[in-house]
Amino acid sequence: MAALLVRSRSRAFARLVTSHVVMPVERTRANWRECSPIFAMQKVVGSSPIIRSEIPAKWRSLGRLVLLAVVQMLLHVTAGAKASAPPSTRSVRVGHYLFATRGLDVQFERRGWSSGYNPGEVLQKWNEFDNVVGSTVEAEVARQLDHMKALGVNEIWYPLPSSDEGYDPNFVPPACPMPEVLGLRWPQPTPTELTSLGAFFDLLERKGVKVILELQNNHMEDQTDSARWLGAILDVVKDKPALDLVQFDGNLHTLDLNGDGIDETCGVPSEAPLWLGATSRAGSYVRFAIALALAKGLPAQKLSAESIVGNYFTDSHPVAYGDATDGHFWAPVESMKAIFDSLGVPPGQRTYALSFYEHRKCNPAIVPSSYPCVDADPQSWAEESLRRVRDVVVVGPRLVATEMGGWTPVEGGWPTADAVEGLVSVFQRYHVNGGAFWRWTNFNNSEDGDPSVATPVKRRGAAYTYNAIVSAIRDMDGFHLDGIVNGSFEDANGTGRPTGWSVTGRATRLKVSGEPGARSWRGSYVLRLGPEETAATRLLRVSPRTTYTLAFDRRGGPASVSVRYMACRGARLARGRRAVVFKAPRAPSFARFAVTFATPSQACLARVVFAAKRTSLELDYVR
Ligand SMILES: [Ca+2]
Ligand SMILES: [Ca+2]
Repeated sequence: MAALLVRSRSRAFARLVTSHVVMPVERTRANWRECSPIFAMQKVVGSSPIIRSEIPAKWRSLGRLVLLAVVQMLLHVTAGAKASAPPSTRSVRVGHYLFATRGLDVQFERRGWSSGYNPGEVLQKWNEFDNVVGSTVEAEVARQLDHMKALGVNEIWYPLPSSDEGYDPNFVPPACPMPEVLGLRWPQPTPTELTSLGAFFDLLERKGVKVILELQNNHMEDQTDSARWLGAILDVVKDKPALDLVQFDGNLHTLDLNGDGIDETCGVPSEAPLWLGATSRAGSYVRFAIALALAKGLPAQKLSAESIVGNYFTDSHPVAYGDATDGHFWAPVESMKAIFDSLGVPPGQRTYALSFYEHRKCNPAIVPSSYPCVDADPQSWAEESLRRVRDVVVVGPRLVATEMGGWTPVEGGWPTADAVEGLVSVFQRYHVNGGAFWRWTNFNNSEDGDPSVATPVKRRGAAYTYNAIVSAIRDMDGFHLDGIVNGSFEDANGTGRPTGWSVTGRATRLKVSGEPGARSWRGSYVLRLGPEETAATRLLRVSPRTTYTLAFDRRGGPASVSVRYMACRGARLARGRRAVVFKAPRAPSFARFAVTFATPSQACLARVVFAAKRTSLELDYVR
C-alpha cells in the first residue's frame, strides 16, 4: 500500500508540475518548456537532463525563449590515462583506467515494482524490510552497488532535494511543497533521515564506491534556513571517506516568469541556475553554501555546483531577465569561476562539476528559433563546448562530468551510446577526469518502452539485464590492457597492413571516413578481415588474477575474440587455462562491444586475436 502511494504521488506531482509550468508560456511547438514538466518530475527523482528555463513575457515576444538546457562537461586531470588511475595498493597491476571518476547517476531501483525507489525514500526506509525486494532497503542498495562495481563503477551521483512532510499535490506558490519521498525534510532533516544518510555513506565506503552528493535546495533565497538544512547534512557527511563532492544545486523557491513582479511559478530544483551569473540570488547561494562548508572544515576540492555545458544560447550572453548579473546570461562555468575567485579558492583546489549531455548545437529545446544559430552535430558541438570550458577554467582545476550522456528526448541519429563514446573521446583529449553516466535505471517501467528517453544501463525488473549501452559503460569504466598499438588502425606499413598487428590472408585496412554515420572518434580507417582471417595484437604484458575489459567496434561478423595467455617464462599455461574466447554477434552497422575477463594465476603475457568466421568482419577502435 505504501508503495502504491509512492507511485501515485510521483505521477500526480509530475502532472501538476506539467500543467503549471506549461500554461504561462503557451508554446506551440516542442521546446524546453514542454519538456520541462518531464524534467521537473524526472529530475527531481534523478532523471532528466533537461534543464528548465525561465523567461518573462516581455522576452517571449523577442525570442520566445529560452533557456536552458543541457549538458555539461567536465574536468581535467592528467593527460595520461595511466596517470589518471586512482592511487591504490593494487596500482602495480599492469593496465589502466581511462578515467579516475567512473560513475553512474543513480536512483536505486525497487526491483520487481513498477517504479521507485525515490531518493529520499531510500533513506527514510533504510532499515525497513521491503517485501517487494525480499530484504531491507539497505540490503537491496548493497546488491545493486555490487552489480555496478562489476561494470567498473567506482562512484555514484546521488540527488537529494529539500522536501516537505507528506504529500501535497498543490505544487504552487507560495508553498511549492516537495513530496517527502523525494529528499530530506526542509529545513531540518529528520533524525531517521540523518542517521540513514550516515549509514548510506558507510555502506558506500565498505563497497569502495565514492559519492557525488547533489543537494537540490529549492529555497536558495533563504540563507538562514539553508544554513540549518545544509549544516545538518554536512555535519553527517563531511568526515565520511565515501564523500567525493557536494554539489550545491537547486533553485529559488518561487519564480516570476512573466515579469509582472509576482512569483507565479515554483522553482524546480536541479543544476544551480548559474546561467544567471555569480551575483544573482542563485549564484549568491552557491557562494554562501561553499563558504558554509569551508567553515565546517570541508576541503574546497569537495565543494561545487553543477555547470551546464553546451547551451549555446545562455553561453552567448544574451540580455537576461530578473536578477541576472550585469543584465545578461552567462555560461555557468563562468559564474562558477567567479564564485571560486571571490572565495579565494586556488585553481588547484577547484572542482568544476559539469552537466554534459550531447546534443546538436541549435537544439530547439535550448536555442530559441529566433536566435541566430548555425547548427553543428552533437560531437562537433561537444568538442567546441569543452574547448570553451577550457578557455574559462584554464589549467589546474579538476573537471568532472557529474552528469553525462545523451539528450532526452533522444535526437534522431544520435543514440545514447554514441553520446557516451563521443564524450569519452573528448574527455580524454581535454583532460576531463571522467564522469557519471545518466543513468543506472529508469524510474518507471513505462520509460523502458519509450525510445525518446535516453537509454539507461539496466532494464527495469528483478533481473540484472542490461541494455546494449552497457558495452560503452564497461569500456568507459573498465580496467584496460596496456600495450595495444594502433587500435584504431589509422597507421599502416608500406604494404598497407596495420602497424602493431599480425594479420592473415588479405586482411587490410579499409577507409570508411565519409560514410554515412561515420564517427569522428573512430578516425578514417578500419581493419577488414575476410572469412576465416585473423588479426592478432603483439604480446601484451598482463597481471595475474586481474579483471580486464576489452572493447572494440565491429561491423559484420559474427566475430570470435580470444585472449591467449602465457606464463612469465614463456611457457604456455596449463591446457584449459591458456585462452578465453568470446563471440560478438553480427552487427549490421558499427557497434561497440565490450567483454571482461580475469587472467589466470600464472598469466604474465597475453595476445588478443580477432577472427572472422564465414562472413567478413570489420574492426575498429580496439582498446
Ligand atoms: Ca509573475
Ligand atoms: Ca579507425
